[in-house]
Amino acid sequence: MAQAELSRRTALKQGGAALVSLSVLRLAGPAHAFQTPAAGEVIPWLDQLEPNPAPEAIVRQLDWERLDSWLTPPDQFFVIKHYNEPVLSESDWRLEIGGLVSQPLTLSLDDIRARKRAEVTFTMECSGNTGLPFFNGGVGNATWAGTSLAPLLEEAGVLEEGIEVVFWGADAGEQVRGDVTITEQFARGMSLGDALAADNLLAYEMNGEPLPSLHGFPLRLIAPGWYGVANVKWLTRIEVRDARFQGHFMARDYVTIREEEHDGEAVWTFTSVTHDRLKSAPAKVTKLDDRYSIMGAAWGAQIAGADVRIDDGPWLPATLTEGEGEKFAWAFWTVEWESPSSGEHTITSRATDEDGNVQPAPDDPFLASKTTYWESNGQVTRRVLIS
Ligand SMILES: Nc1nc2c(c(=O)[nH]1)N[C@H]1C(S)=C(S)[C@@H](COP(=O)(O)O)O[C@H]1N2
Ligand SMILES: [Mo]
Repeated sequence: MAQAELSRRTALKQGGAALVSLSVLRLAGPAHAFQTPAAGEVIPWLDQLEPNPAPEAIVRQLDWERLDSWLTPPDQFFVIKHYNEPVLSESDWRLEIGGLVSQPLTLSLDDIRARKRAEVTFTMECSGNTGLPFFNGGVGNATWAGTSLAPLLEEAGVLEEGIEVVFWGADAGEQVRGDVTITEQFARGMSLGDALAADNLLAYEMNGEPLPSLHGFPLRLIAPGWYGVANVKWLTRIEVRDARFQGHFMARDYVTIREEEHDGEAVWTFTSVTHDRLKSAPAKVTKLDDRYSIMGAAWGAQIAGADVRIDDGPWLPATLTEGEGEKFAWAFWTVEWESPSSGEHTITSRATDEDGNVQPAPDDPFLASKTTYWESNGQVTRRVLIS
């Protein structure tokens, strides 16, 4: 930190007007606004992703080797799109809030923008991220702005029987159910209690710009602390119901299947993907002059620290450089790599949260009992060649 402070001051003295105003912005911002100390030449990972078999679904992934900003620019933010990309015009678009409410609402984007503004910086991860050999960049961090969901639900007046809130997108695709083929909208449900959580937003901005089309223009749900799938894009309808919602992305896809043991007998559990899990990944190895460093990110809970292991060596404590103390956003970390020997090395990271939980190893019994790739929050190992 002292080093960063020093170089920033030097930059302030030396810089022209543009640099000064940038630095002033940084000074005025929260502590996470420091420049990431990952300058230097990037040593590419030896392990690269397998070809993406579903480019229409995984449209974009974060490129870890290019990671250099704590807030992910929208054009580098991963995109998951299970159906079509609906092109919605702001003038025709409306949000309906209905179902078991005493006062159904129909709102234009202007109506929503006129409400009290709220913001949250939230690192969103697809629950499939790192569960598949072609997918490791399904995570990104943005400041989302919009209006709080809870006051709107209160205004609509949820009736006594209401226990579930369903969020519908404008996109739809074919699903087969036995003999029937239907065109099903993308939708996810949450218990009323979960939906009323104070941090949930109906978001119309991402990093200070209107939500880009691929990220759900004009409005999406932002449910901080939940896996990506809960954050419904292209939102058109919110409906309160009297039963749990069992749509495709609740009950068929994004379902974790696990073998548990009860009194010596195997019991299979099926759980819909919900809250984030503690996770981290090495982002890149850089070389500046003769000094090597490793930087990465940790997310999925309030981060207290991260450690890095090189080959089979001891866990080395990393320094958090940005995002410390954030409730929903990732923390960036770095470790100096003192005089690596030439040859191939493995680099593994693990995150620790504020409650002392540690990110599990991939062979942790709880993770190993899972037969599906969702919620794979095991430690990530990358390979690098030092020449
Ligand atoms: N309407 C709609 N919302 C959606 C999806 C979708 O396909 N349609 N994909 C979900 C999934 S699985 C993820 S991981 C996140 C990805 O959000 P992003 O594309 O803005 O990164 O959006 C979620 N919301
Ligand atoms: Mo996802």
